[in-house]
Amino acid sequence: MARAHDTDLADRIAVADPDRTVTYRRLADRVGRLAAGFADLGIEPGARVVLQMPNTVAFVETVFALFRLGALPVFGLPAHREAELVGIARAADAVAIVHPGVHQGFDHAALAQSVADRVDTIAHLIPIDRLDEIAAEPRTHAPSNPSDVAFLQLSGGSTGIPKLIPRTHDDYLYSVWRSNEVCGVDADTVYLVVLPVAHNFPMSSPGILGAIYAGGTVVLSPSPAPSVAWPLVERHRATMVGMVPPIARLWTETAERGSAADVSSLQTIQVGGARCPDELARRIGPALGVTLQQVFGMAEGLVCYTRLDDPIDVVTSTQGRPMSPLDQLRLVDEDGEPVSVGRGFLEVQGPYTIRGYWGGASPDSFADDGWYRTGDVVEITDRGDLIVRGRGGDRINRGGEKVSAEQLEEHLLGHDGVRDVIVVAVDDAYLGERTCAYVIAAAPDAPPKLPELRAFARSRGLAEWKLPDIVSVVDAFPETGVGKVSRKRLRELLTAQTAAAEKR
Ligand code: OOB
Repeated sequence: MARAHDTDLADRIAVADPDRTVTYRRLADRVGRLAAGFADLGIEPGARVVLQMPNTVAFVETVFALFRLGALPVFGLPAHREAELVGIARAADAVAIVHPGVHQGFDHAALAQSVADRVDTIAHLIPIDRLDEIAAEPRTHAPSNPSDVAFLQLSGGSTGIPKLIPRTHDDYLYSVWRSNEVCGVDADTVYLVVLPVAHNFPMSSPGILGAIYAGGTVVLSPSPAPSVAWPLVERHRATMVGMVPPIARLWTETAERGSAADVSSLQTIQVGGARCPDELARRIGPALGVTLQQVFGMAEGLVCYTRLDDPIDVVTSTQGRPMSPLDQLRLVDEDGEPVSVGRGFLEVQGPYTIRGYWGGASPDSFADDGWYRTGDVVEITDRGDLIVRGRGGDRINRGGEKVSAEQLEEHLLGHDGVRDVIVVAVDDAYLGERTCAYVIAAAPDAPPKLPELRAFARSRGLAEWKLPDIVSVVDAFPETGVGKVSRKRLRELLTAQTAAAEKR
């Protein structure tokens, strides 16, 4: 943002959505006015503000305004519902929620109110359409220290308790700067956002921050559907976009069928968040006339990229290598012991990978020496590229959206018809994985059915993507073979059995 006053940059487009286009000059002005407005409300440096905002220019303005003030955005998603938002707001001791009012037929104002009713620290509910009203005369705010926490990102999580990821200004900017180098982002880059913008991927890999850091342009699409996003590509001559595999499949198939929209300005399509099948990876470049870049990253830090000049088989069959020479990787077995073969659970430390969650949550996620345990099973090729082979059975990766098995189990156990439940991932051709709940019924002659359990989980305040896709009623769970029944072990057994059954 320091560059926003450069004379040559001031009149260039910084951010656009279908309804608004703002130059760097206008963005800088809005950021100053909003920062002052937030301060006038009583939001202080260091205070946490939960954002539940769709892909609009207002998101970018709000995030930079909070940075300017030294307050910490907490990156909620529009799809979050009461259970998630209450958990996030409590864990962050948040003082405010910025929400979109009624958006896509859902009343976020009412949702924010019910969160505020349950979380004492919340003092302000700010609908997006009131941002204009709170804006005030810009003034100087004390600058943050580079090593201060800049914001809280959400962990994909394997437990029911939300884990907040504290990222600092310096660690995050380093990752953005390196990402720009690796991804060739410069002032000519027009970065299109089709994923929910608050996700770490479109935020910083290199994402909106990379594009703005380089003096390029950010275009926000309200939807990843080709019918919505492609006209924006055409209108703004977008050069780069990041997406999850199911969207990449949709775009590829649409292009293969032949489409009227002109997406020839696109140079790079990044695919990440979940494993991109090799078969799909081979089709993306030819179908859309782009260079594919695979991205294996995590909000906790480490991001790996295939390089733009990598051989095509590396691009289509690996998830790339770390962006920084300072990233250190090691592979361990289930007991945390180093493995000699090139495949194991990935642990990492480096300049932009956290060494603890906000408030010290979940110490198990870190080894004794502070390395982050990713939980991902990866293989490292002789060239040093990573191939993601899967992960422990505690988390479902539903097309890039992460579902905590434990969290869903806890909610489903609240249903009268459920005596016990274990949630596992099952393979899915479109999403990569879907969510299956193995249920032992309280009354075997009247087992709960899928629609009922989905409605129940929804009523408990869970986001739509976390509801079970499949319910399978069983008489008993398999024996774990170890005296004490471990849900984690049972999950692994069921995951393995389900995978074996699918192969048959
Ligand atoms: C990104 O971040 P998160 O925090 O939502 O999820 C991280 C997890 C990883 O631990 C891994 O399990 C999975 O998502 N993942 C992939 C993957 N990229 C992420 N699994 C297989 N192949 C890939 N390419 O998802 C994220 C953050 C920054 C950039 C890109 C993705």
